[in-house]
Amino acid sequence: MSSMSRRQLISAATGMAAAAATPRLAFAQAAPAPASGNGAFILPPLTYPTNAFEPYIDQKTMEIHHGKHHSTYVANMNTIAKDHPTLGEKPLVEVLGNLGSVPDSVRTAVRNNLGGHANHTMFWQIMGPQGGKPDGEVLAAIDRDLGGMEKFQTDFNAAGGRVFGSGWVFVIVDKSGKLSIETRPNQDNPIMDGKRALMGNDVWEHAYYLTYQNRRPDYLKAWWNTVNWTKIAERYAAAKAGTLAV
Ligand code: MN3
Repeated sequence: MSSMSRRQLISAATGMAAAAATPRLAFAQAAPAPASGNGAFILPPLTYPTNAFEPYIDQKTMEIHHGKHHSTYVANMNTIAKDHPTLGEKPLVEVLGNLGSVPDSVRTAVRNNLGGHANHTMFWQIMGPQGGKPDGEVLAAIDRDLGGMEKFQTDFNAAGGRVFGSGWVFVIVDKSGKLSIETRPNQDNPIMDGKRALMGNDVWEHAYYLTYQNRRPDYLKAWWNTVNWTKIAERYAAAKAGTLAV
C-alpha cells in the first residue's frame, strides 16, 4: 500500500468515527461555518439524501465523502483566502485556469484544495437518483465522438481503472461540443489546462473503499447507476454556450 492510500484510509477511518458519533448530523452539516477568511468558499449541499445511491454507493461513503473530504477542501480554501482574499473574489475558473499567477507559497495548496472543490462540486451535480438515460444532443455526441454508449462506458471505466493512485476520469467537452475521455492525477481539474469537464468520476479510494475495497473496476461499473443525465444535458448546453461554471 502506498503512503498516499494509507493516508486516505486513516482519513476515512477518522471520518467514520466522527460520523458514527453524530450519524444524524452528517447530512445536515452541508455548509460548515468557515474557520477563517472571507468565507467565500461554500460546500454545496447535496440535492439528494446520502442513501440515494444504495446499494451502488453506500450511505456512509456519501456522508464521509461530502461531509468530511469535500468540506475539508472548502475549509482549507477559506483558510488560504484569509491571507489571499483575491482567491475568493475571483471566479473559480479564473483562479484554476491561471495557477501560475497564484503566489508560490500557496500554489500547490490551491491546486489541491480548489481543484478538489471544483471536482466534487461537479461530481455531486452530475449524480442523482432516477438519472434517466442520455438522449438528444448528448447521446448524438457520445455516438459521434466516443463510439456509442457501450464503447464509451467500457473506455471510461478502463481509463478510470488505469489511474495509478488517486485521481479522476473525465469526459472533456470543447466549445464545439466534441467529447473525449481524459484522466487527471490527484485533484487536478481540466480547467487547469484550459479544458472543461462535462462529467467525471472520482477514483480516489475514499470514493469507494468501504463497499468495494480493492475492486475499483466494480465501483466504476456500478457508478453508472448514479449518473444524472438530465444534469449532464444541461452542462453540455452550457459548455457549448460558454457558460459552464465548474
Ligand atoms: Mn473525492
